[in-house]
Amino acid sequence: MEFFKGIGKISYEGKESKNELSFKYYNPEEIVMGKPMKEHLKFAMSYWHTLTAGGNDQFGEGTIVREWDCLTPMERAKARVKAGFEFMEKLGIEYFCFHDRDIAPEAETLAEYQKNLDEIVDVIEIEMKRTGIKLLWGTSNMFSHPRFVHGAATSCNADVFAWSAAQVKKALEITKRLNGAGYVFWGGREGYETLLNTDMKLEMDNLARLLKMSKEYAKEIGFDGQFYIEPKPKEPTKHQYDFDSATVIGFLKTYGLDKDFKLNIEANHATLAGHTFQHELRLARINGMLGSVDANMGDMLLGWDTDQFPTNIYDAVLAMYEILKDGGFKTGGLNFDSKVRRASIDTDDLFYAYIAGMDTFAKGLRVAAKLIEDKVFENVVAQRYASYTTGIGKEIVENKVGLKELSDYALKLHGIENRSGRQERLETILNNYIFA
Ligand code: XLS
Ligand code: CA
Ligand code: CA
Repeated sequence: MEFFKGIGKISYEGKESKNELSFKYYNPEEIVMGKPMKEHLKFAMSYWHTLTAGGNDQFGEGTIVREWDCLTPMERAKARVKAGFEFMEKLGIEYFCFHDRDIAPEAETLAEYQKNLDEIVDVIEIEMKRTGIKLLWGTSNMFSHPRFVHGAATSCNADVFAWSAAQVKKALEITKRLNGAGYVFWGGREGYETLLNTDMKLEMDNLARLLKMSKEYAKEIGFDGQFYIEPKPKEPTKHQYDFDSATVIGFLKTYGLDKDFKLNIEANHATLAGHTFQHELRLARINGMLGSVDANMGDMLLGWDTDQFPTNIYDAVLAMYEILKDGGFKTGGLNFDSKVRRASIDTDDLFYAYIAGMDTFAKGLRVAAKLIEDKVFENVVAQRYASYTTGIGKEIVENKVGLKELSDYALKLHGIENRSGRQERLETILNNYIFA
């Protein structure tokens, strides 16, 4: 059965094309910096926002009805698999990501739920073989069900900790079975609402415990996919422990887990934390922890996680700049953790949304590659810090001097001369590369 009738394979037609259902910048096989675009970008479909989202928000129920929605829960789950693979094939997307709960319906008991999962994983496996589409990462949803009211690994209730462990165990097994390149931990409810009832130390220790157990279990079953933590500062909890890149890196180092994890950076979470997307990526990169990306964007005027499709070219350029500077994705990719708006109720809105996101990142890649090839920022930065390559600066970075030597040096200085930071000039150059 065809779910997206009337829409064929979306292909590259170039920027002059008037066909809205075509790519203007994403030309999968075109070589950029020695690699086909599709290998740089590694686009992934998010199962949840694409196949299960109904447009509901805190003020109202769902607005979006899909072809598969009237079926029984298990039939619907199977229809979603088929629809998802048809969608990815039509867009030429080669990866997907899912939560355990996205793919199979919850049940009364854990055993029954796991049986449901196995049945759906069988269908997914067949579709993966048929299409060659791969699993970028799997994850476990430990935030939607009421049992997680106090958190999962950080719950005050040890039974919930045990349930969460069981859920991660099964999700790891499925991810391994589907040959997933990675596994994400997003601590949906791992945080607190008030410190008045919270043992913060125990909660953070327990969060680290679950991560350690997961790593050990992955080793035991021979799953060698990359583990990621996805930072987010707030929502649904008032304070999430995995606040931002800096916090997560510090947390991993405190618990001796920094060699086992990388970061999955989401654009909208960066802005919620009061950072730019580029800032979060840069911090992960310079710490050798840039793993994967959840591509989306927030709304400048709204203070919550709107998960919109990314159409901001500035962010896309600067994100691709960081990714290219990191040598490109290894295990990770660009997962569209983005959903169509509540009022975008037509099925083809999904296509327009993905095309917009894919083209924005494709153009971002093209511009970032050119900036790097021309060493635009590299030359400026090298010049700006040149004082550390000779004389006293060189001695500082080689750790050859202390306060005494530096004081002796400074006492002999006759005034200090600084140079312009040239921000506006650089912003103009960046604009010109984008406009070109
Ligand atoms: C929610 C998160 C979530 C993770 C995976 O804000 O972005 O979707 O990516 O659990
Ligand atoms: Ca995300
Ligand atoms: Ca989000």
